[in-house]
Amino acid sequence: MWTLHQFPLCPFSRKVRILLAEKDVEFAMQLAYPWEKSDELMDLNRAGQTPVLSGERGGPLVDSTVIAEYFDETVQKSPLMGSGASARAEVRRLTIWFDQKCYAEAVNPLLLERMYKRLVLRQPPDARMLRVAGQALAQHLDYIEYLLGERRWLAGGSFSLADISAAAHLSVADYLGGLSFDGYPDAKTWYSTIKSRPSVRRLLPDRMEGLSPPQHYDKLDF
Ligand SMILES: N[C@@H](CCC(=O)N[C@@H](CS)C(=O)NCC(=O)O)C(=O)O
Repeated sequence: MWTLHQFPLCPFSRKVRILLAEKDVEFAMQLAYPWEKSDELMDLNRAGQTPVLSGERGGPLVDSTVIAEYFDETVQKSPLMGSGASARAEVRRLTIWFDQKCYAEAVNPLLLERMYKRLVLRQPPDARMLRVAGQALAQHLDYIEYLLGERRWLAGGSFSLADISAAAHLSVADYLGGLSFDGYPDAKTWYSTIKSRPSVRRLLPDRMEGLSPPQHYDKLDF
Protein backbone atom coordinates (compact mmCIF):
# COMPACT_ATOMS: atom_id res chain seq x y z
CA MET A 1 0.00 0.00 0.00
CA TRP A 2 1.07 3.59 -0.56
CA THR A 3 2.02 5.79 2.38
CA LEU A 4 1.50 9.54 2.22
CA HIS A 5 3.97 11.55 4.28
CA GLN A 6 2.08 14.68 5.19
CA PHE A 7 0.79 16.98 7.90
CA PRO A 8 -2.83 18.10 8.32
CA LEU A 9 -2.38 21.73 7.23
CA CYS A 10 -0.14 21.07 4.21
CA PRO A 11 -2.30 22.17 1.25
CA PHE A 12 -0.27 20.09 -1.22
CA SER A 13 -0.83 16.99 0.94
CA ARG A 14 -4.55 17.79 1.05
CA LYS A 15 -4.53 18.01 -2.74
CA VAL A 16 -3.01 14.51 -2.94
CA ARG A 17 -5.42 13.12 -0.34
CA ILE A 18 -8.41 14.42 -2.28
CA LEU A 19 -7.19 13.12 -5.60
CA LEU A 20 -6.29 9.66 -4.23
CA ALA A 21 -9.78 9.45 -2.70
CA GLU A 22 -11.35 10.53 -6.01
CA LYS A 23 -9.36 7.77 -7.71
CA ASP A 24 -10.23 5.17 -5.02
CA VAL A 25 -6.55 4.54 -4.31
CA GLU A 26 -5.92 3.21 -0.81
CA PHE A 27 -3.17 4.78 1.20
CA ALA A 28 -1.89 5.05 4.77
CA MET A 29 -0.73 8.31 6.29
CA GLN A 30 2.45 9.14 8.12
CA LEU A 31 2.89 12.44 9.93
CA ALA A 32 5.87 14.48 8.68
CA TYR A 33 6.62 18.10 9.56
CA PRO A 34 8.96 19.59 6.95
CA TRP A 35 10.52 21.96 9.49
CA GLU A 36 11.74 18.99 11.55
CA LYS A 37 13.74 17.68 8.56
CA SER A 38 13.53 14.12 9.94
CA ASP A 39 15.91 11.52 8.53
CA GLU A 40 12.92 9.59 7.22
CA LEU A 41 11.59 12.56 5.23
CA MET A 42 15.04 13.66 4.03
CA ASP A 43 15.82 10.11 2.85
CA LEU A 44 12.60 10.06 0.83
CA ASN A 45 12.89 13.63 -0.49
CA ARG A 46 16.16 15.57 -0.32
CA ALA A 47 14.14 18.78 -0.64
CA GLY A 48 12.60 18.00 2.76
CA GLN A 49 9.12 18.94 1.53
CA THR A 50 5.74 17.28 2.00
CA PRO A 51 3.89 15.55 0.40
CA VAL A 52 5.82 12.42 -0.46
CA LEU A 53 4.14 9.19 -1.48
CA SER A 54 6.14 6.06 -0.79
CA GLY A 55 5.08 2.57 -1.70
CA GLU A 56 6.12 -0.90 -2.59
CA ARG A 57 5.62 -0.29 -6.32
CA GLY A 58 8.56 2.03 -6.77
CA GLY A 59 8.58 5.66 -5.83
CA PRO A 60 8.89 7.64 -3.74
CA LEU A 61 6.73 10.06 -5.68
CA VAL A 62 7.41 13.70 -4.86
CA ASP A 63 5.43 16.86 -5.71
CA SER A 64 1.65 17.02 -5.61
CA THR A 65 1.15 17.62 -9.33
CA VAL A 66 3.64 14.90 -10.28
CA ILE A 67 1.70 12.53 -8.00
CA ALA A 68 -1.60 13.68 -9.52
CA GLU A 69 -0.39 13.09 -13.07
CA TYR A 70 1.04 9.68 -12.11
CA PHE A 71 -2.38 8.50 -10.88
CA ASP A 72 -4.25 10.14 -13.73
CA GLU A 73 -2.07 8.13 -16.12
CA THR A 74 -2.31 4.85 -14.19
CA VAL A 75 -5.88 4.85 -12.81
CA GLN A 76 -8.73 5.28 -15.26
CA LYS A 77 -11.43 6.18 -12.73
CA SER A 78 -12.36 9.89 -12.55
CA PRO A 79 -10.02 11.55 -15.08
CA LEU A 80 -8.85 14.80 -13.51
CA MET A 81 -6.55 16.42 -16.08
CA GLY A 82 -9.11 17.30 -18.76
CA SER A 83 -9.56 15.69 -22.13
CA GLY A 84 -7.72 17.08 -25.13
CA ALA A 85 -4.67 19.32 -25.26
CA SER A 86 -6.53 22.63 -24.72
CA ALA A 87 -8.52 21.35 -21.73
CA ARG A 88 -5.35 19.89 -20.20
CA ALA A 89 -3.52 23.17 -20.70
CA GLU A 90 -6.27 25.01 -18.82
CA VAL A 91 -6.28 22.48 -15.95
CA ARG A 92 -2.49 22.83 -15.66
CA ARG A 93 -2.59 26.64 -15.87
CA LEU A 94 -5.07 26.94 -13.01
CA THR A 95 -3.43 24.24 -10.91
CA ILE A 96 -0.15 26.17 -11.18
CA TRP A 97 -2.02 29.41 -10.40
CA PHE A 98 -3.32 28.08 -7.08
CA ASP A 99 -0.21 26.08 -6.15
CA GLN A 100 2.15 28.94 -6.83
CA LYS A 101 0.36 32.29 -6.67
CA CYS A 102 -2.40 31.60 -4.15
CA TYR A 103 0.00 29.61 -1.95
CA ALA A 104 2.77 32.22 -2.05
CA GLU A 105 0.54 35.28 -1.62
CA ALA A 106 -2.08 34.02 0.82
CA VAL A 107 -1.85 30.47 2.17
CA ASN A 108 1.85 30.29 3.02
CA PRO A 109 1.79 33.65 4.88
CA LEU A 110 -1.27 32.45 6.82
CA LEU A 111 0.52 29.19 7.67
CA LEU A 112 3.57 31.13 8.82
CA GLU A 113 1.64 33.66 10.91
CA ARG A 114 -1.08 31.45 12.37
CA MET A 115 0.48 27.97 12.52
CA TYR A 116 4.29 28.04 12.44
CA LYS A 117 4.71 31.09 14.70
CA ARG A 118 2.25 29.69 17.21
CA LEU A 119 3.30 26.05 17.29
CA VAL A 120 7.02 26.23 16.56
CA LEU A 121 8.34 29.75 17.22
CA ARG A 122 5.88 30.52 20.05
CA GLN A 123 5.43 34.04 18.70
CA PRO A 124 2.30 36.10 18.06
CA PRO A 125 1.24 36.63 14.44
CA ASP A 126 2.10 39.85 12.62
CA ALA A 127 -1.22 41.68 12.08
CA ARG A 128 0.07 43.50 8.99
CA MET A 129 1.10 40.22 7.31
CA LEU A 130 -2.32 38.75 8.14
CA ARG A 131 -4.02 41.75 6.55
CA VAL A 132 -1.92 41.48 3.37
CA ALA A 133 -2.59 37.71 3.16
CA GLY A 134 -6.32 38.38 3.64
CA GLN A 135 -6.32 40.91 0.79
CA ALA A 136 -4.52 38.43 -1.47
CA LEU A 137 -7.02 35.72 -0.59
CA ALA A 138 -9.89 38.03 -1.48
CA GLN A 139 -8.32 38.58 -4.91
CA HIS A 140 -8.17 34.82 -5.43
CA LEU A 141 -11.82 34.46 -4.45
CA ASP A 142 -12.59 37.24 -6.90
CA TYR A 143 -10.80 35.31 -9.64
CA ILE A 144 -12.72 32.12 -8.76
CA GLU A 145 -15.96 34.13 -8.92
CA TYR A 146 -14.95 35.41 -12.36
CA LEU A 147 -14.09 31.91 -13.66
CA LEU A 148 -17.38 30.50 -12.40
CA GLY A 149 -19.25 33.23 -14.23
CA GLU A 150 -18.72 31.29 -17.41
CA ARG A 151 -17.90 27.75 -16.28
CA ARG A 152 -19.38 25.03 -14.10
CA TRP A 153 -15.98 24.07 -12.66
CA LEU A 154 -12.81 26.16 -12.50
CA ALA A 155 -11.11 24.82 -15.62
CA GLY A 156 -14.27 24.17 -17.69
CA GLY A 157 -17.15 21.73 -17.78
CA SER A 158 -15.60 18.98 -15.66
CA PHE A 159 -14.32 18.64 -12.12
CA SER A 160 -10.53 18.61 -12.39
CA LEU A 161 -7.23 18.88 -10.57
CA ALA A 162 -7.64 22.68 -10.69
CA ASP A 163 -10.73 22.42 -8.44
CA ILE A 164 -8.90 20.03 -6.12
CA SER A 165 -5.90 22.30 -5.86
CA ALA A 166 -7.96 25.45 -5.23
CA ALA A 167 -10.11 23.64 -2.65
CA ALA A 168 -7.03 22.27 -0.88
CA HIS A 169 -5.55 25.75 -0.51
CA LEU A 170 -8.84 27.39 0.48
CA SER A 171 -9.56 24.68 3.06
CA VAL A 172 -6.26 25.44 4.78
CA ALA A 173 -7.02 29.18 4.73
CA ASP A 174 -10.45 28.35 6.17
CA TYR A 175 -8.94 26.23 8.97
CA LEU A 176 -6.69 29.19 9.81
CA GLY A 177 -9.68 31.52 9.98
CA GLY A 178 -8.72 33.51 6.90
CA LEU A 179 -11.60 32.81 4.54
CA SER A 180 -14.77 34.83 3.98
CA PHE A 181 -17.08 34.28 1.01
CA ASP A 182 -18.96 37.55 1.56
CA GLY A 183 -19.49 39.06 -1.89
CA TYR A 184 -18.52 35.86 -3.72
CA PRO A 185 -21.78 33.84 -4.03
CA ASP A 186 -20.68 31.62 -6.92
CA ALA A 187 -17.40 30.82 -5.21
CA LYS A 188 -19.33 29.94 -2.05
CA THR A 189 -21.67 27.57 -3.92
CA TRP A 190 -18.69 25.98 -5.67
CA TYR A 191 -16.84 25.49 -2.36
CA SER A 192 -19.93 24.10 -0.70
CA THR A 193 -20.35 21.56 -3.54
CA ILE A 194 -16.70 20.57 -3.21
CA LYS A 195 -16.98 20.28 0.56
CA SER A 196 -19.80 17.80 0.18
CA ARG A 197 -17.71 15.43 -1.97
CA PRO A 198 -16.72 12.31 0.05
CA SER A 199 -13.06 12.88 -0.91
CA VAL A 200 -13.08 16.28 0.82
CA ARG A 201 -15.45 15.37 3.66
CA ARG A 202 -13.00 12.67 4.67
CA LEU A 203 -10.22 15.14 5.50
CA LEU A 204 -12.26 17.81 7.28
CA PRO A 205 -12.30 16.03 10.70
CA ASP A 206 -8.47 16.14 10.82
CA ARG A 207 -6.95 18.50 13.33
CA MET A 208 -3.51 20.03 13.64
CA GLU A 209 -2.36 19.41 17.21
CA GLY A 210 -2.46 22.63 19.23
CA LEU A 211 -4.48 24.57 16.69
CA SER A 212 -8.27 24.40 16.33
CA PRO A 213 -10.27 25.60 13.31
CA PRO A 214 -13.26 27.97 13.54
CA GLN A 215 -16.62 26.30 14.30
CA HIS A 216 -17.96 26.53 10.74
CA TYR A 217 -14.86 24.85 9.27
CA ASP A 218 -16.19 21.32 8.77
CA LYS A 219 -19.87 22.29 8.35
CA LEU A 220 -21.46 21.91 4.95
CA ASP A 221 -23.69 24.87 5.74
CA PHE A 222 -21.14 27.61 6.51
N1 LIG B 1 5.64 21.87 -5.36
C1 LIG B 1 5.44 21.11 -4.15
C2 LIG B 1 5.36 22.08 -2.98
C3 LIG B 1 5.39 21.34 -1.64
C4 LIG B 1 5.57 22.32 -0.46
O1 LIG B 1 5.93 23.50 -0.62
N2 LIG B 1 5.30 21.79 0.74
C5 LIG B 1 5.48 22.60 1.94
C6 LIG B 1 4.54 22.14 3.05
S1 LIG B 1 2.86 22.45 2.65
C7 LIG B 1 6.89 22.35 2.47
O2 LIG B 1 7.32 21.23 2.52
N3 LIG B 1 7.57 23.42 2.88
C8 LIG B 1 8.87 23.34 3.47
C9 LIG B 1 9.95 23.75 2.53
O3 LIG B 1 9.67 24.16 1.39
O4 LIG B 1 11.12 23.66 2.94
C10 LIG B 1 4.19 20.24 -4.30
O5 LIG B 1 3.32 20.57 -5.12
O6 LIG B 1 4.09 19.20 -3.64
